[in-house]
Amino acid sequence: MRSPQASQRLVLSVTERVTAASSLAEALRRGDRRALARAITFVESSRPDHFAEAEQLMAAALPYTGDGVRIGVSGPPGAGKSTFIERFGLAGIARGRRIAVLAVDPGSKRGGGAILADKTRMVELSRSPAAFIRPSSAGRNRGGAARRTREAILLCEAAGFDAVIVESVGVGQSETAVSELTDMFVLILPPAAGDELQGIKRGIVELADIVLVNKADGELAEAAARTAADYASAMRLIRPPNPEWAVPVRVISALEDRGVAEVWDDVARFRDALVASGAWVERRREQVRAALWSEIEQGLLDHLRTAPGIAGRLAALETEVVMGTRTPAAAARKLVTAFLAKP
Ligand SMILES: Nc1nc2c(ncn2[C@@H]2O[C@H](COP(=O)(O)OP(=O)(O)OP(=O)(O)O)[C@@H](O)[C@H]2O)c(=O)[nH]1
Ligand SMILES: [Mg+2]
Repeated sequence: MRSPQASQRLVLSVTERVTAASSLAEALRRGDRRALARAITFVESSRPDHFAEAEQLMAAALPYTGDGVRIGVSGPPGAGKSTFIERFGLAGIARGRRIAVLAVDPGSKRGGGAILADKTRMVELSRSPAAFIRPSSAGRNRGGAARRTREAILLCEAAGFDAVIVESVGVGQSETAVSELTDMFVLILPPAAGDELQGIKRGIVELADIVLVNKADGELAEAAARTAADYASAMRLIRPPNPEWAVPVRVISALEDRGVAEVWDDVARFRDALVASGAWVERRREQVRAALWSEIEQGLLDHLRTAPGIAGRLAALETEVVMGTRTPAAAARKLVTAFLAKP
C-alpha cells in the first residue's frame, strides 16, 4: 500500500502537471514561439507520462483553432518546395500574416529529424518574428505521424499563426497524407520532358488544387513553360477535386522570386470559392471524421496487440495462415473472438 505521503505526492504531481500544461497553453495563446515548440514536443512524445499533458494542451488549444488556412506543399525531391515556401512565407508576412511551416516525412521509416532540419533551414524566413518553422520526424507509424502533424497544425493556429504550411518531403503516400490534413494542396514540379512527366503519379496530380512548375528561369525557362502547357492539357482530362475551382497551372521561379507572391491571391480566391459552396467546411469535417476513425482503429489495435495471451495466439494463427492450413478470415475471426472473450 502507498504511504499517505506518497499518495499526497501523487496528487500534488498531478496538480502540478495540470498547472504546467495550462500555463504552457497560456504562453502558447500569447503567440510565444518557444511555448509552441515545447507544446509540439509534448504531442510528438511517445512517452506515456506525456499523454495526459498533451491531451490537456490540445483541449485548451482547440477553441482557438480553425480560422487559419492550411496549405500542403508537395512535389518530387528537389523540385524547390523549401525554396518556394521561404519566398511564399516572406510574401505572406509582408501581407500581414503569421506563417508556420511544418515539414513532415510520413513516408520515411528513419527518424529524419536531423536530416529534415538540415533541409528546411529557410534561413531568411526563420529570422522573421512572424514565422515559426518546425521540422518533424516521421516516427514509427504512418498513423502516428499524421496525428502529430494534425495536432501540431492546431497548436500553431492556437498560437496565432493564421497560415500553416505543411511541406511533405518525398514522394508516394506522403502527398495523400498531407492533402488529408490541409485545406489546399499545392503541387510543385520541376521542368521535365514529356516522358518524365508520366512518372508523376496521376493520383497525386488529381489531388492538386494548384500546380506550380518551378525553376522557370535561365536555361530551364523554356522547359518549364512546356511542362506547364503539358500539365494544363493533362488537367483538362482529370475531374477537378472541386467543381467550383479550376486548377491553375503556372510557371514560377522560387529562386528569382517570380510568380510566388501571387499564389496568395490563389489562396484567397480558392478559399472564397470553397467557403461559398460549403466545400471548405465539408472538407474539414470529412478530415476530422476520418481522423476519428483512424484513432479508433489505432486504439483498438494497440489494445489487441498488448492484450495478455493474445501475442502467443497471434503467432500461432499467423503460422497456420502462412502454412495454408487456415484462411486469413477464419484466423482473424478466431483471434478477435478470443480477444473479446477476455474478462
Ligand atoms: N534554377 C532554379 N533552381 C531552384 C529553384 N528553386 C529551387 N531551386 C534549387 O533546387 C534545389 C532544391 O531546392 P529545395 O528548395 O531544397 O527543393 P525541395 O523540393 O524542398 O527538396 P527536398 O526537400 O529535398 O525534396 C536547390 O539547389 C535550389 O537552389 C528555382 O526557381 N530555379
Ligand atoms: Mg525541402
